[in-house]
Amino acid sequence: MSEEKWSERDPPRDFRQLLDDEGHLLDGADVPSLEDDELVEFYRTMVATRRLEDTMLNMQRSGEASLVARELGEEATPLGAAAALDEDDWVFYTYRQNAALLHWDVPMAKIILGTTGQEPETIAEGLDDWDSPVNFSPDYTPVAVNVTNAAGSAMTDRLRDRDTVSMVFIGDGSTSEGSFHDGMNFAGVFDAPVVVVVQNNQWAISEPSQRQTAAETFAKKAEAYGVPHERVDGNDVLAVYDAASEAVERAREGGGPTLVECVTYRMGNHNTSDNADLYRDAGELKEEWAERDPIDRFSTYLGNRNLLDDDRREEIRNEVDAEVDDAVETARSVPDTDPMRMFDHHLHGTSWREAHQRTEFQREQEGENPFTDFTGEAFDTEQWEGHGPDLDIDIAPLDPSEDDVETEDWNIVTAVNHTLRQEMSRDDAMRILGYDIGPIGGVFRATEGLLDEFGPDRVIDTPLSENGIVGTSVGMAMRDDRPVLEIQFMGFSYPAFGQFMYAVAKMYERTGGDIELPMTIRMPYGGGIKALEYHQESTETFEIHAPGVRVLCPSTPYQTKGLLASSIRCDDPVVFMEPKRIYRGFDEPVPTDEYTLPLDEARTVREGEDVTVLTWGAMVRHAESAAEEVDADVEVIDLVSLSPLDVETILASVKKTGRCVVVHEARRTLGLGAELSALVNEYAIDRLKAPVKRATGYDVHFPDNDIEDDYLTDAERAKYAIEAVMSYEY
Ligand SMILES: Cc1ncc(C[n+]2csc(CCOP(=O)(O)OP(=O)(O)O)c2C)c(N)n1
Repeated sequence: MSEEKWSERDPPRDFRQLLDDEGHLLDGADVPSLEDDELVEFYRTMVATRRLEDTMLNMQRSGEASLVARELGEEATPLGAAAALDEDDWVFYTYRQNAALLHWDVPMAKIILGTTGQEPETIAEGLDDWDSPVNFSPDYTPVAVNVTNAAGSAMTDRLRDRDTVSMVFIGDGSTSEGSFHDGMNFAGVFDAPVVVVVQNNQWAISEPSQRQTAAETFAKKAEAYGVPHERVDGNDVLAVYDAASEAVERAREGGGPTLVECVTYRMGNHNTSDNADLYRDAGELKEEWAERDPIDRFSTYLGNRNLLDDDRREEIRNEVDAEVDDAVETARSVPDTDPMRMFDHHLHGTSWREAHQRTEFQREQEGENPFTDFTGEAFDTEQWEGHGPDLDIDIAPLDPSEDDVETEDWNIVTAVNHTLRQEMSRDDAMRILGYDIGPIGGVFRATEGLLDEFGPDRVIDTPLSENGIVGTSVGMAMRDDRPVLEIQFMGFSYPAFGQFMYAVAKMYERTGGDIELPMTIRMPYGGGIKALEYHQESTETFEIHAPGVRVLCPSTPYQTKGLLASSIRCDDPVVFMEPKRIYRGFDEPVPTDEYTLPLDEARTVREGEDVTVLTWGAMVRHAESAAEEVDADVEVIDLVSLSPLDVETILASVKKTGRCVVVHEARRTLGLGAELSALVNEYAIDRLKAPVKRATGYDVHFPDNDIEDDYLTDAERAKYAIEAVMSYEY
């Protein structure tokens, strides 16, 4: 531990300070130019924050609120920093910045409702219309994710020549997270106009600052990213405002990012489920820090300037009391969330899965058994059609066999490349991000030529960080861009899993449908190319398990073009799996004009009466070969959309043939085959003439090159599975 470098008791005080510990202006201090009424308003906002949070604490104690985190003693930091922003700027915040929200006119009732547990749309409907001059992200719970998103938001501003600034708040503990590093790194490399405010309250739940870093200060971390930094007395609202204003101005004028560390102290528990007495002996420290209380200090300063006297203080207290009481009443008037709303705002359009689960849930709510559908057709699922926003893209396929459709022979990589070019020309909001995608056009050359054609602002070679690529793209997508990302190999998507689950999959639902993330994550997947470890993974199970994301996988060049165009145009996040094993496996005629294909329809590759093979991607051709070789009439279904599934097509086929084989490349346990098998068992068991069989990878790590071919699912394994179910007798 690095106690000797950094101590909670007395963090280095070589920081910017305008007021002394009691609130008197320091000699020679330059007071920022704020009107008198603005100064009094600062005081009022801090008083209001404290009063509001006390009330929420009481509501929590009486069971009305679930969890409350307060900024007791830290109010000057979020307030002073956010007050430095201007209209249209963006704030990416967490759970300890209520003063920033109040400063920018977020209704108190909305803040209270953040603790009582209603979902965002219910809250929005329950409150009178309100507007803030600045834009607030959702309040992030997973820590540090917002830093990368804010960096992306700022990158977009810079690339679009907008003079908007993004400000992000993060706690001291959270600066240990990878997303902080990625956000800082990208912000530095791309000169992003973002101000990162480290609200250093010296504790991260039970762990003190010195457990987070061996650096002398948190501000110093910025040096590694080439980002200017400054430490400031976080309990001195004028100093915070002053430092933040400089940082904001630098960002706005093209000077790039700044990290501002605001040194303060968490006077209370981490939140209402914490008991700080268990881990810190804070009595003495609290007294010391209480003497530097930001409200008292500022009150003294305003008193010295004759802007505040006891009468005015009392008046403000009374006004704030009334305001908080009103807000509590308003919050209480907002109804509980309609439980059916848990299904809202995951994907555009209504999938079979969503409609069916809604119906199950509806039955459960009405006291009816939800599990009585044994066919997949027993429930009235049509009632949910058009329930939420549509998947608003024009689906206009072109048939390459038609005489008047001009085609060229392309393989899958060529199809990706042409589609990216086509969509970039079509939509200025689209940007491509990834590693090695610039001058060399990606390790598979899928982006070849695009940098020359569209320039470095639209084809962006990034630092080597999947989490950074995904996290900044989220911020870009929040700000009107339509990013298309390349993750070099699907096996290297693991570092991005945090951003994927916390932001990509969640943003639309988390904001009650307010913020869409139109982003497409291209991932070459699968084995068969004799590569090193982790270059052969098929990780779709993880992505499919995330609600709020589409997972698509083409198997031909024709499909690749139509599906990729649809994915890019759609407003849902899409994981676009590219079967790299057959990237250059074969050519076929692909229409050169624009066309789109449906995102939610499986493709019947081959019709048959005896057995259904469910498969996708690089396995489709193996399934077709197997179908040729067996003595049975095989129907091969290419799933195309792995999430959500085209359940109607799957069930219709299995009910027709009475047999089902799943062929996939990924490991078996909890591979998509498990879900498909469950689906068939749940809704078609009485049509089955044999158990479902899964020809898949084994439950081992992808083996080394020399035995890779033995491991991989191929036509032979698929053939065995088909023969097994064909010869099965009950
Ligand atoms: C990624 C992630 N890991 C763990 C948590 C649980 N958690 C919530 S707050 C917190 C401590 C954060 O401390 P700090 O960044 O110093 O901010 P503070 O709460 O002190 O303002 C932790 C561990 C979380 N929300 N997100």
